[in-house]
Amino acid sequence: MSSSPSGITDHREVNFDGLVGPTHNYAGLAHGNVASMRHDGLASNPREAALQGLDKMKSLADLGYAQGVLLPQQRPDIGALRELGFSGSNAEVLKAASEQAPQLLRAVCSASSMWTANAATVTPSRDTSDARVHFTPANLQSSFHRYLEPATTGRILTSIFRDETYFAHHPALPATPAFSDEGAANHTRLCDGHGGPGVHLYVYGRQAFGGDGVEPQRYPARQTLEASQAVARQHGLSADQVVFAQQHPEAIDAGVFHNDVIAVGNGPVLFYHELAFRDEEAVLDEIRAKLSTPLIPIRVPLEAVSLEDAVSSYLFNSQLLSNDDGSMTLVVPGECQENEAVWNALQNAILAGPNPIGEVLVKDVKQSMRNGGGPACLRLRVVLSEAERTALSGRVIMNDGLHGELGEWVKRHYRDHLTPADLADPKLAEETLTALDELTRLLKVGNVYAFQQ
Ligand code: SUG
Repeated sequence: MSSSPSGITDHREVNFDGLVGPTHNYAGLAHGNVASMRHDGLASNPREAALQGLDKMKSLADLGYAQGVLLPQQRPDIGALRELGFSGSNAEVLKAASEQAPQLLRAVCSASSMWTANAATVTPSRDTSDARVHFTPANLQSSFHRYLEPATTGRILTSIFRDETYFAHHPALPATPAFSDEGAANHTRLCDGHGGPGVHLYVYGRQAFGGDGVEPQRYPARQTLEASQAVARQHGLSADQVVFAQQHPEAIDAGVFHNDVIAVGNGPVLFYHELAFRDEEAVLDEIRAKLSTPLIPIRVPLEAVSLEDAVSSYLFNSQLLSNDDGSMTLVVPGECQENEAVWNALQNAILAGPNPIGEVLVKDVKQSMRNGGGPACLRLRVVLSEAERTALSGRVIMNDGLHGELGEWVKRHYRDHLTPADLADPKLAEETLTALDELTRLLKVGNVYAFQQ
């Protein structure tokens, strides 16, 4: 599916989902992410989490959508604990950290790399100045547990998108508050079809230099204008291809820590909440002026869905997928079904409205949702031409065989119960390394982990 209505059928969007890692746990690490804060300390089920993710990938692949998979990271990141002064054997480092700095231990065990919408910002070759696909890993400097991701993310991306004829990789931006970057979760490409020219909507929460100081008061704004501008520059985009929009501070203060919790776009469709942007009209006008095709806005008013309901249901953290017949499918988390206002909005305003969305698919990703990660957080969108898809390295495109092998791999290596107290268990660290070593061979991606260098 997922071809271009404009006739350029060569390009498809491939969604690369993050495989949930064996240390998936609820550590309450993300200030301003209400699900993470609410589920702090709850026992997790890493096996179920990984299988839920694999089921989502498989069911979308079965429907004909191009689906890829990205590897989890090496956790616990014992190297990070050593950098922070812990020493001795791995078991001694884990024990000392659990006794002296339990919050640090939780952070270095986080499986947060599963949310690959934050892995990087990607620009398709159709739009870049050198006609290659460009990647910038997000620096994720807003939180310590996520700041640990970009180095390995960069190695994973360069290993899969290895062919320099087609793919260009940039370093993550300087990891400092002025260039705080959370990747594709704050980036939306609007276009006619995937192969047509795109307009890149970058949504930021605050401006580091200058600005008028209108910012959230309660929770942090994770993306800066300066970071988004730098990524657009790295990727060779010109002023007529980009729109920079400030997120509504009220939304951030209600728990909308990324734009993809309040808006999702695909092709010419922008599905968003009334309080997604600080200046809604100006944003739409600028997109309309730059987009080569009429914009199809689907606006959900506050009176239909409150910010609280948007955040608890993750209505907007949906995947909006293109079908061959020009229609679109919205993949929503199960929590949308449990919320009457949200479910009504989906049935009445969205499915019955004058827009291409013809179908809603419900997916259960509860294990991830409890940490604030819905269907859209779990995937990195990469629009690729046929030649670019052929140039991919590794065995990362989902099909029955790969799904079966990954499911078996999960069942062999993952625990089904993990509490914060279990994180100091040196056996968990050993199990994880064994599992990941095997995974790099299964996916044929080479030695991407620090322990393999
Ligand atoms: O960065 N949660 C992640 C969720 C990321 C969701 N991604 C997108 N919206 N694209 C975060 O807040 C919680 C980890 C913990 O509390 O154990 C966490 O990191």
